[in-house]
Amino acid sequence: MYQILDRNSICDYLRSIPAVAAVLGNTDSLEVAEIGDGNLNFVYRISNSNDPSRSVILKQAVPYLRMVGEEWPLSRDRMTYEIRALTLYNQLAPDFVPRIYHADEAMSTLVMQCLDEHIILRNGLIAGIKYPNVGRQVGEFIAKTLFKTSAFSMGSQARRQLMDRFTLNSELCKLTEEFIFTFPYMEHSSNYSNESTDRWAQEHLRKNSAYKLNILKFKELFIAKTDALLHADLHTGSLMVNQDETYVIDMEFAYFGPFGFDVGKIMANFWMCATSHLHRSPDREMVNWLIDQSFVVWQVFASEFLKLWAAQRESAMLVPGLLNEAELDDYKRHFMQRLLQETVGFAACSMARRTLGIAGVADIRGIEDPEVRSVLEIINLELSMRLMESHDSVESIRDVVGLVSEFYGAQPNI
Ligand code: ADP
Ligand code: SR1
Ligand code: MG
Repeated sequence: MYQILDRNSICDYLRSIPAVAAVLGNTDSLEVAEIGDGNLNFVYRISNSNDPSRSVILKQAVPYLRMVGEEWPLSRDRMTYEIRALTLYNQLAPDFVPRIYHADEAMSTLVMQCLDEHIILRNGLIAGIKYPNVGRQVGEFIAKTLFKTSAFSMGSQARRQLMDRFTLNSELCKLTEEFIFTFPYMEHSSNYSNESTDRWAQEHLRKNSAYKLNILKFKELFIAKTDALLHADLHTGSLMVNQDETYVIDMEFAYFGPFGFDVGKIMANFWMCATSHLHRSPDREMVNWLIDQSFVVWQVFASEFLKLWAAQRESAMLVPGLLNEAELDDYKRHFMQRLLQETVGFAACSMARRTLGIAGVADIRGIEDPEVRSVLEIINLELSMRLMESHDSVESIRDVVGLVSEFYGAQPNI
């Protein structure tokens, strides 16, 4: 039966699970620390007091939105989807996700590997730390998880059965529909407010019909397109890293959606951090490194995706004998170009929602001076609009590199 765990009940709960007790060793004396900094759930680190290196993470969903409180009810079902996605990711891309020690849908809990030697990528990047492998590893993770759950890899029936296990992640999909694709582009009580930014957004963004109609086009893609199982909240706060490794956490938003959503979201988060380093750093080194990493994500994603595709002889989409080699090459070229265009559009949505909406990014919201913050926010909004304007004319990643590099090249240090 469901019960909200607290520091005391957590110890008894974990002691009763043999697989977890085995990781912790002697469970007589356990230390519990609440470490959650996320928007939705409670997260605890539990360690053996005599040997703190023996530790686990316990994540529990409560029946409300943590960042607001009990007055915003949200069903605990999200943990079921996180459990399902993490279980699948452990098969599809095991090098990039924490191991599961115990999953309990009734209690809405997940007990998993504690990534003690890693930090949240966003925090590292804000501090100006570079991670040499991160772009490559994120690109590989996205390629593996998206390709292997797509109709280019799976058979038709198996894929539909898998889709069925994620279709009803409806409350979190609704959060995305509203908070990424709707509220930021209109006046809404949930939006963040900073006077100068509000004024600018009102005048330039919310009156720009072409931009808003494009946002709606991407909302439609989010709602209607079922390319692959998405992480669906893949930002720099969902990655834990060190100088060697990258781990992906927090997949409770998982559902079948458009390929470009995961790719665009993570690229946008690198760019928003680049914007923050126009202020945080005295020179352009970090800005340029962040922009480079965003392109590495795409390049590795695209080449890994195509490599997996080349090795797949038959799938729901393609069977031998349907296309000759030239036709298949042509199909793939157009497919990748469209995917890039969708990636750019979703990146534009992501930048605007993190700037104007309820859930901002610490990269920018963590800057105290509201005037400095506003200059940076407007830069993000301008980039969002520039990306949206050109998303359907980009033909290759070189076009996107050109646009983004030129954009940041023209910005002053703040
Ligand atoms: P939420 O769903 O509420 O956003 P997250 O899954 O993002 O929660 O987790 C919140 C925080 O808990 C993360 O930012 C990270 O600091 C910590 N955390 C989550 N999972 C792990 C893990 N496996 N190892 C270490 N820390 C973790
Ligand atoms: C109320 S929206 C909260 C946000 O936090 C998560 O990280 C998702 O991005 C979601 O949109
Ligand atoms: Mg989360």
